[in-house]
Amino acid sequence: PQTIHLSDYTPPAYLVDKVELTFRLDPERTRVLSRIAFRPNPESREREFFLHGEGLELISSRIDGAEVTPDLVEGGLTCEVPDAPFTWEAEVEIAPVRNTALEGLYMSSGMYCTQCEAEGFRKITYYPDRPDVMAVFSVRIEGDMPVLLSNGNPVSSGDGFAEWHDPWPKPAYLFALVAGDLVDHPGHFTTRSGREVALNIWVRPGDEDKCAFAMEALKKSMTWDEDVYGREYDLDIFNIVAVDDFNMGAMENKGLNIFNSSCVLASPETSTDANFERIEAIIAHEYFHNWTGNRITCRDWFQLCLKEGLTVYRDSQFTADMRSAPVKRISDVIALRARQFREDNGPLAHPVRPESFVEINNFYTATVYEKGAEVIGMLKRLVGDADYARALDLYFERHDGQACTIEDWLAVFEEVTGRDLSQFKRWYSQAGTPRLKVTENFKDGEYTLEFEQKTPPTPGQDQKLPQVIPIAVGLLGPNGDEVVPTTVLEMTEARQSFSFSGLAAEPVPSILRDFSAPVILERETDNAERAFLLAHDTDPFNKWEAGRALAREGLCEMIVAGAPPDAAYLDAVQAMARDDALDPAFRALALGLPSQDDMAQTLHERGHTPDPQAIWEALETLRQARAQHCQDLAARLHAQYQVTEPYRPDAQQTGARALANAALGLISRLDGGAAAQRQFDTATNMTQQLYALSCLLQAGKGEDAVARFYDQWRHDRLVIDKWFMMQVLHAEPAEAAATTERLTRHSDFDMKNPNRFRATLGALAANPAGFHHASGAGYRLLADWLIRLDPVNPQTTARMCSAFETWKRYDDSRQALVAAELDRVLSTPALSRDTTEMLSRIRG
Ligand code: B3K
Ligand code: ZN
Repeated sequence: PQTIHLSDYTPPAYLVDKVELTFRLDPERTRVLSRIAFRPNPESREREFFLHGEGLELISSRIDGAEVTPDLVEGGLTCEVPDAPFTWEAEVEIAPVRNTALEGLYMSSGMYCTQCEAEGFRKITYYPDRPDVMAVFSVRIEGDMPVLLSNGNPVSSGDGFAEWHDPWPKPAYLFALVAGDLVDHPGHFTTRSGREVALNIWVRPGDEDKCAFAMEALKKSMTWDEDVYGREYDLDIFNIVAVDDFNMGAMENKGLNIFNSSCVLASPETSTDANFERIEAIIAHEYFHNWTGNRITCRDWFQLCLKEGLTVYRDSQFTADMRSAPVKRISDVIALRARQFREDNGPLAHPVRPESFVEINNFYTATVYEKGAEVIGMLKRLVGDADYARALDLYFERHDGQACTIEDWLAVFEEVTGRDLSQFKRWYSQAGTPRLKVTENFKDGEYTLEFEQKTPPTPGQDQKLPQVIPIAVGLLGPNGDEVVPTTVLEMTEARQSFSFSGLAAEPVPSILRDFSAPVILERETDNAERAFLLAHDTDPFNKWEAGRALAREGLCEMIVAGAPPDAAYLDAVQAMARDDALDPAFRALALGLPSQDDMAQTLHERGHTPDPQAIWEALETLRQARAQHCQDLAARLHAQYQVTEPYRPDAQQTGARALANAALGLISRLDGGAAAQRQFDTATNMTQQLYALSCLLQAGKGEDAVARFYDQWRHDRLVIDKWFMMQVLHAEPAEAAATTERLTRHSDFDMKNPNRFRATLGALAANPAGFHHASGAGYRLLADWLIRLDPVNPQTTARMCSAFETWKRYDDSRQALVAAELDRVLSTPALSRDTTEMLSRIRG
């Protein structure tokens, strides 16, 4: 397969002014007629006319009305064209019902829908399918379905047809079409400047009572983007459609967002608090793309973080504003470490702006998204809120309607602030997580922090240069009072010192407050100091971090040296959990433990070979010890934080339920599952029911609940996904592969549905002790399924490959088992480009 390089970018040879599309829908034989106004691009000297196209049957084509015979070549066609503006017309045939890859035009539960990002439009018709070709689209849909939707504003409709016009020029990846028997949950929004916008959430009949929450989230997002970024909506209608079969979460098509139904449908009975929060965030994320992504898009796919990093950053600001900022920050960092640090420290490491790819769909990664957002957070911290706002205003004003680069983005900041951001730009080009080592010195009232930064080599990048690291620091006095409030140190050298003078006594530093940079902080400290920070730090992130570090160190000692559970940790966590003055959501987070994968990462980082079984056992032992240590407290918290008011998925109730559930987790370790069984039997919402089910499964008492849960929810696909997932996630290490295998034989297992596949095989990868079981059964089972799914749905297969990305951390015997499975999958005939790229990178 061919590798594409950023350095090879050239502007398009032809530009498009106008596109008219007609769809004659049919499951087996959909006809797509296109009429496209091309003109030579004055910025390009290239005169070859090439259109992308994949899996299309070309019926006829014309230039300026005269029949032509193009050359069909690999990935598209070429044709002789006039040296002046001309009109291209083509008719192609496609078969949506046979499209199981879920890219291009496909069918899901009887409805037609599309997914074009990144390069799916070429599966619909011949077109210059690249984001720097922006055009105005008009679409006519013919089909005997009650609802026919496309981008933009409705123009006309009648029996069996509808016409749409999108006045905003857009790249083809933002094209969308939906047709089906759908019902509408309507809403309305008036923009700040008085535009009346019709809002609709379209779902399958029966799901209409699960749209209210998403609709409210949409309105809040629209208001927030006006208030915080000054961005208004720009069409008369905004449609959202829920689709059951979808490769990812959702898609920001202009005026017609398409969502995985799991990211839009919600009710208290069927969705957990975490589901509600995620739905709110994704609705916001896709809506925010209207400006950061759609009005201003990417010049090429290497610039993906331009829209994704920024939009993730914006949606995290939104969630912080709607809910609790500290809780959002802590949750984001947990996810960043779990997914992005893992990626950055393994064979799939790549820069936030990659320099080459084989299949772009493989680069919708935690690095592009989450590290991309962290980079923007750092930039904002460095330039300050006021200059950040000014730079964004300039960005929107200058680049509206354009396809841009990271250079364009940084230039507005340079212009507004007068700063030189060339060193900062290394965050976009250097892969890997910087290690930040700190040493301290106190003398005559002067306190000095000396930092050293080092980024380990990553694939293709041996040498790293120093990056700009904003380090937010505060200092605490011996009695716990804050003697120096948060200041941001700007580190630019490989080694750099910062001093604070006039201190009466040696302070305790609180470093990297609010996790001000995506780095790994290395500092010699002890448990007494960690407990001190957990008790006194005014920065919520570092307060949580201190507790997390105590847990992590204790676990390391247990695993490496066979130590018993650490008393300092048990006392500290109890004191914190008991403190009713603290936010319950924060306390629930602080009661969380590092994941098995976190521990494997930490041990590996420190030169040990992680043993997944030993990690699992240490976590079990610690949980048991904690349950005993906090026995009375747990009973008190479980009772005290029961919510008696009607269900609301807001921050306050969510926090209370999270703490009550954490308490139930402790109780269940000691009472044989009795309390969990009671909660399961009487639960009035999914948050309680599902957590009780997980406690029962962990106590080995889940059999009856599993059966009843299935009977209760067999009609609800999204809830049954949870049913599959819970059983795999909580299977004992030696049973996990067999449990997963048994579930793949269940009549409700359907590998063609990405949600179901992820709920089953993805859950196996999320059960590390099970997946990495010494027998190799987990590796074998996943490899079997990768081979089966690849010809059906390469994108979802390729994503799942990252289950193997940590394989080099483990012992020789596990490595040999994994290598054999990777080679077995890689040698499968006709393996997709997506999966081949992922596995070759992982294999190394
Ligand atoms: N932009 C889409 C992701 C498209 C993924 C293509 N494989 C959703 C989002 O980030 O909002
Ligand atoms: Zn996005």
